[in-house]
Amino acid sequence: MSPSSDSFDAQSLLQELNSPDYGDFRSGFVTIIGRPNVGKSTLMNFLVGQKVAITSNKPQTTRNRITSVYTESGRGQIVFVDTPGIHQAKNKLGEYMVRVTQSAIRDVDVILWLVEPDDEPGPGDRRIAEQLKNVDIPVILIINKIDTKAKEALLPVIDHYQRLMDFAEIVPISARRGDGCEMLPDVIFDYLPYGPMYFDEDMVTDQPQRQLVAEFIREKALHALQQEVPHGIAVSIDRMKKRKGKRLYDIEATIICEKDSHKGIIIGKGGSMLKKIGMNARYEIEQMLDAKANLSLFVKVKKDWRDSDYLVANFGYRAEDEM
Ligand SMILES: Nc1nc2c(ncn2[C@@H]2O[C@H](COP(=O)(O)OP(=O)(O)OP(=O)(O)O)[C@@H](O)[C@H]2O)c(=O)[nH]1
Ligand SMILES: [Mg+2]
Repeated sequence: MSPSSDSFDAQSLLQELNSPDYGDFRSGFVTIIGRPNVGKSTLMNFLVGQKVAITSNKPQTTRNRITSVYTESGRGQIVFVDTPGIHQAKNKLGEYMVRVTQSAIRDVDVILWLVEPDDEPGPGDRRIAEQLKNVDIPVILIINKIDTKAKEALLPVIDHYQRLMDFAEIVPISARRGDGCEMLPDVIFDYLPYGPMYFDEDMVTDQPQRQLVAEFIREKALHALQQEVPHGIAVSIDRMKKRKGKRLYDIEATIICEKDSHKGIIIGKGGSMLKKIGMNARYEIEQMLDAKANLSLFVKVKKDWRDSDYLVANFGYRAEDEM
């Protein structure tokens, strides 16, 4: 063999090692961003077919980056990253949430930008567009909640957004009803590279059970409480243990709030509010664990915890999520 063909072989071997053959399988990371309350978590839950992120009609429900996995055999795998809504932060927790989202739009393959079908993009949406103009990643604009609008009213919405920036695609959907959502994975796959299966086929989320339990409790508190109370709560799981030989978990959790007056509201008259939150949470926890749950809830005040770096980190909002 001549020296030149030798070096050719080495080169092709190197090339093969650097770009393994994935066949037609595509995979990648897709971040879902948008203003608070536009339906990001609702959409992610719908796409992966399971409740992995809590939702509510109160803005700033999601506080962490939440990863979930959509796998279609032989076709590809999409790793979705749900993020906290982009807003003007008013405390340390808010600053943390905005940093989480900003870091989640780096190093991804596709960005899904969710908006409401408002006639005109608001100042919040314009700011997001400004940020997105500086990233070299395909952005798919998703106009959500189309069930609240007449079909004809969508064209001007699309027109307004198209003037803001260039989109890879524009897709109107209703995440709550699932309208238009079935074809979304296919639209996304077109923008993903050929790649490996990053996670096991049956994996849906990377969140530990304890975190899901805490989030389900926080969701039920968000649903039951009004005004500023729900925004100031965090949930910690103090104990979670399966009883030997039984499909039963003993769970002790604390709802942390910011003021004494809030504590009273969360407990309610004769403990009625806490009981309601506990009952609603228990139902969903039992579905998730596929076991019975013996849930004890406590309430504690940590004054202005959302303004303390230490307490924000202490309640699970940690620096890893900002990486
Ligand atoms: N009518 C209608 N409501 C929707 C739709 N999608 C979501 N919602 C509602 O919008 C509210 C907010 O939904 P979330 O999924 O929590 O919104 P989010 O963007 O994750 O909000 P943050 O986590 O606070 O940023 C909830 O009350 C949802 O039920 C939709 O397609 N149509
Ligand atoms: Mg959310």
